[in-house]
Amino acid sequence: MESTRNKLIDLLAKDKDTYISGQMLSEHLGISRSAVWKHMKNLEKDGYQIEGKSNKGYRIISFPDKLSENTIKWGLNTSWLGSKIIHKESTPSTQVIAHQLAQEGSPHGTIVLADEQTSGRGRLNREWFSSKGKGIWMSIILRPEILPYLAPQLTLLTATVLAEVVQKNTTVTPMIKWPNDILINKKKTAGILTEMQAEQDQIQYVIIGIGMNINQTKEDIPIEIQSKATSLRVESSEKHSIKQFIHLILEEFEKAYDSYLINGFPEVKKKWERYGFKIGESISITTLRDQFQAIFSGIAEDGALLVKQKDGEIKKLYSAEIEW
Ligand code: BT5
Repeated sequence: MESTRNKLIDLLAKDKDTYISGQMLSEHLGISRSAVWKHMKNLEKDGYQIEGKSNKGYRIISFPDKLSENTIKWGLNTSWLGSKIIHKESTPSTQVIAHQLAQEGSPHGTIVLADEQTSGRGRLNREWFSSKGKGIWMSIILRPEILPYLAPQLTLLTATVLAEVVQKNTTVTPMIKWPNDILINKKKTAGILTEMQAEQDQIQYVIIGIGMNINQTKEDIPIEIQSKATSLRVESSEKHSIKQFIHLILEEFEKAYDSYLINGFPEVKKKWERYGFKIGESISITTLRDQFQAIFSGIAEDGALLVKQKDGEIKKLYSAEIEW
């Protein structure tokens, strides 16, 4: 059940320029005016800046940078993405919560976020380090009306969204390493984990997990991945607002997704290839059957890697060990 505090914030957050009188708040919330006043004092303690004017009432001037359902909602400029937000200070994995919520019927566009994950996971159950308050650990529930075999396109779409957000809002240059890594200066700064529940010809839901290192210093990055992982802070020498980055990602994602449903994959492909790491270069490929060198030439409709072999033939690869 929504707490009185959250309802109070919701009321105040509806219109940031309008004052709401203590009387009106007390009537709406069914609490006394002195209880309203106590809530205001507590909000201020938590970093909310509240203005109270005796003849007008209260309004919120700014939210704390700390993540919560309310602080994320405030100023988020999307229409469906983030219509429902679940935030946890600490959780094993936002993917686990998102699966549960999706199975219980949570709507398209629900997001789950955590300050910290204690067993964040990558693909094939690999470990994903998610240190407290240093990055974005987020899962998005989607209910796309596309055929299940096209779901990998959503991973590629998400990668272009992350790359665009980094490109437009920082001084560093992102690259996408097929299929799901965002690199800065050849080191991984974000990863994507797409999981799906589907029947043969219909998707029930897709969960897009996004892990993005934002404010870690070099020392914050676990020793075992230091040679291949980085953060925006390490690469740009700047700290970034995690809340603002979440907003930027959600707003860019909504635009890209809506456009993808109307215009299809070609636009995503074009953007992806603009950021594609080693496109046009020779890469070393090991499959179950052989090992060979080929030119990385782009991505296919179904998310496969396209390589041009020595004889000029284009080959599609779905899973292979690649030495980049
Ligand atoms: C990924 O897997 O890159 C997908 C990561 C998805 C994480 C998000 S966070 C929110 C949601 N909840 C979850 O539990 N997961 C999702 P993969 O391509 O398999 O890469 C995993 C590998 O990246 C590991 O084996 C490490 O080598 C490396 N790695 C682990 N943590 C990292 C980090 N924080 N930054 C960069 N590299 C990391």
